[in-house]
Amino acid sequence: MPDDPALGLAAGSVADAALSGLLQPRKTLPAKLFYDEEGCRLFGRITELPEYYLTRTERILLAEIAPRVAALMDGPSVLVEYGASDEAKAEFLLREGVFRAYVPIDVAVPQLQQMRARLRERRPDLMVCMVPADFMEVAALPTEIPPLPRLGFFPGSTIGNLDPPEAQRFLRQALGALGHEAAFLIGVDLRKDPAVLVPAYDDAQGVTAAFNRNLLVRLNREAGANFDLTAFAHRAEWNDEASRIEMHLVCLRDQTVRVAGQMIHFARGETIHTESSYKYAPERFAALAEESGWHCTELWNDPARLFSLHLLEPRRGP
Ligand code: AVI
Repeated sequence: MPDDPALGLAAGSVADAALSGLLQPRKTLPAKLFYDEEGCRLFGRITELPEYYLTRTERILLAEIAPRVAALMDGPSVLVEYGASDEAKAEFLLREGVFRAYVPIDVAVPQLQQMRARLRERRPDLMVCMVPADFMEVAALPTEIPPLPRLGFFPGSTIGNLDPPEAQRFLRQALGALGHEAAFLIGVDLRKDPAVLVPAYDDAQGVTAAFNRNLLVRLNREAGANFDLTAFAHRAEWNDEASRIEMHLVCLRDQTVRVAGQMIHFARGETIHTESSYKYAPERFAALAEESGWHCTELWNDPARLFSLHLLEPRRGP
């Protein structure tokens, strides 16, 4: 089987990643498996759904605050974007003219190359230094990046897809990579009424359901699995204690499924937990950042308090 250049995962790793989750007493699949070609296409559609307020609210906020963020950088700087499959959100910052270099970090190599080509055309003076890597694994940045202050940028509330200890590990590692003169702008979805949250992850057109089920399509293709797609239903539920939306695939009948040569039993009603999307009250996210070596200096949200952008700086003192 071919490797998946979009994910940076060899075909065997897809099977390994799937099996290690499906052999747990409470079955899970890693959310990073969502993003094959079809998964990326479906995620693009999700961002345009009426129920999925996150992307459009963040864009409106970014347009508003970009001049202020650029002014705070106080001179020529470098923009480092974590999980940058395109430059659409970075553009709000790049157009302010203070960034001499842009460092997009993403596993999707073809997307990075296309982005660099577009930016060469549109912004010939901008140095684009792509980092083809999983953003969780970047402990240091390339040495050719100019020695200027850095703004880390992690939009989209992707940080919400990490369990809090993983989010802390990410924030600490980013501090090491960005350095003690950096700032970090992070998009964080806010905790809110489940009546708003649940439809954002279970839309009327069924796009999110297709996105969730596409995991099984992928395992059938790349991990030698034989899932019957009609035997699993999409479910999105709010876990109030953990403050997260959980996506599950619910097994509709007792069955045994082959995955990478192993037979796995699924009981009727049992679920595969496929994604968590944590929602943070502003003070909770600020505390998580503090525990990870950062200090929140600015917080912006939209008037309806759907979404927030946090600006962090390295924490000084004890
Ligand atoms: C990528 N991430 C921030 C999305 C989210 O909202 O957690 C992924 C997603 N899952 C279902 N819909 C969107």
